[in-house]
Amino acid sequence: MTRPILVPVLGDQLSRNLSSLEGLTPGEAVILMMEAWDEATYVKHHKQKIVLIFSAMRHFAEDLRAEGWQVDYVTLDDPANTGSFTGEVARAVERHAPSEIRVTESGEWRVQAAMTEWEGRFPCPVSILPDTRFIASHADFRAFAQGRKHLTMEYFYREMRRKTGLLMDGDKPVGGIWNLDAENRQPPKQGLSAPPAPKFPPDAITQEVIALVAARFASHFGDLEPFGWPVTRAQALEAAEAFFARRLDLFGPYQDAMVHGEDDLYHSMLSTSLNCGLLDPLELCRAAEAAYRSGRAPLNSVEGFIRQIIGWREYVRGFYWYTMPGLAEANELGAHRPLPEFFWTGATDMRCIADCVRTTREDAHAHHIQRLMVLGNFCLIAGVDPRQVADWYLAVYADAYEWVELPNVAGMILYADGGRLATKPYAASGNYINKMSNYCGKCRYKVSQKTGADACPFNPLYWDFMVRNRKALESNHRIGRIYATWDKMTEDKQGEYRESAQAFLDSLVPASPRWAR
Ligand code: FAD
Ligand code: DLZ
Ligand code: SF4
Repeated sequence: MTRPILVPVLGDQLSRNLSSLEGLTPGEAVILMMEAWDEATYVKHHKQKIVLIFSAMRHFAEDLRAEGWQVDYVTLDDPANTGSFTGEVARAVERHAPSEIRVTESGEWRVQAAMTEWEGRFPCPVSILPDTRFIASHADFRAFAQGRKHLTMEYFYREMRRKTGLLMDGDKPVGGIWNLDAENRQPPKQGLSAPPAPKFPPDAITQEVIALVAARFASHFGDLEPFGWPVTRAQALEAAEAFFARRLDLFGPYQDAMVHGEDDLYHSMLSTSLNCGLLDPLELCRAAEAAYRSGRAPLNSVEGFIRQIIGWREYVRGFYWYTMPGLAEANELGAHRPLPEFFWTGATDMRCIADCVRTTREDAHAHHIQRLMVLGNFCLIAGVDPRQVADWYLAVYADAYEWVELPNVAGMILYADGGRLATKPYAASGNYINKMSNYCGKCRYKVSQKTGADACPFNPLYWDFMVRNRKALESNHRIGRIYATWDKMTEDKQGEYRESAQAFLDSLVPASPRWAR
């Protein structure tokens, strides 16, 4: 080989259709893959997340080698490993004297900032290519966002429907309605249980990574085993097939339902594979559409699933790049409470939170409504510091990368961006959780009790939040009218709410520094 093109492929770029690989042949490139200490520890990622990424990277490298590519793979325990992407690219430049470094842009601001310094640092040209695995380019999102005060997802989503042609009849949405969310809010019926997503027993490669993670990341949060996430494209495709065959039909109706101990329900459980590159968003949406067109799944479920992917997923990615770096610092509501320790231990009498933390610890996963309306809602109404909340979500979920985690945390749950993403804070009392789950019946707290030591903490916290943030929220037409209800309460009642909330907040134990980044 004359001087090769060096192609660094990151842990969330495990796709054969990656822009940096396009048009290259095995004879002209060296693919560089790096297990980097800095990446595994800049927040203390869940043990299963590290296993997932290292194992998927190692499998991807094997597949590429089998196709004839030269892969220079740096393992974590290589004594010369510098621990950072830049350090490893520097060493690879010395080894291979490349004619060019060609890389697909990073998903995260932090890494992209490092990449943009490579040009001046290395003695060869550096090309940073757009990540074409997303449907909307950065320019597409800018064009959508410019001139809008609120970046309402719904309008962006319609543009994505038109752009992809998904669920379109000519220029009209199939069925005449763009968004069938109103049909997708069913509470769980008694005994609701779904066919579980497939789990994949660790092969020799994964077992080796499990041993590595046990040895090197013992202090990180989360159960290491049993580990069952897909780590190859073949496994990810099998998981997708299982979802389309057994759970897509009821995905819509039970999207917002929560059942104690039922961790997957009708969710796809595909985000880990999508986000590290094993699955392609469009291929999943086309398969879902085919299920609808052939009568295997109803429109409300299929539209709901497609909206999550070409709507929310694309939207938050565009939003992230449009609002960074400010989004990482945003704290519109001035929330400064430390994250409580029970986010790490699950040791709380709040049965809803304990169950959500349990599934997070066991699986590095919780489904959307658990993340949004239990854990997120709690952080919002208790006034937890957005930086601490963001670090937690980024660390504990196997599908978490800052581009997707941060807009959900700062924008969707905490309103820290001042309402650019969500038009109102998703604040809710215990009523909502009771309606959409079976958590409350066996909880030590009483959901029907509004104040006092036995009251569901979400009840007084809800009002305390509304009152604390009255100045910021009263003029919001979607939520402002709630203050009329507050104003009609007697002063005694108002005092009881505030005192109950304060007593609960005073009882919270801040998270131990051992979890901090
Ligand atoms: P399904 O319910 O089956 O949904 C299908 C797909 O839609 C998901 O795989 C995902 O790719 C996409 N999707 C759905 N909702 C969203 C959303 N709000 N934003 C982006 N994509 C979405 N998702 C992540 O992938 N990574 C994260 O770090 C992440 N952090 C979150 C933090 C908070 C506070 C909240 C409220 C949501 C977060 N989500 C995140 C979105 C959502 O909770 C997960 O995508 C979902 O739970 C993954 O499970 P699933 O694949 O079974 O999803
Ligand atoms: C999340 C993660 C972890 C834990 N480890 C690695 C790694 O060792 N090597 C790697 O290439 N990528 C890793 N990743 C994913 C990166 O953090 C991700 O590519 C960037 O955050 C950009 O989205
Ligand atoms: Fe959660 Fe309140 Fe219900 Fe208990 S009563 S499970 S704390 S919502």
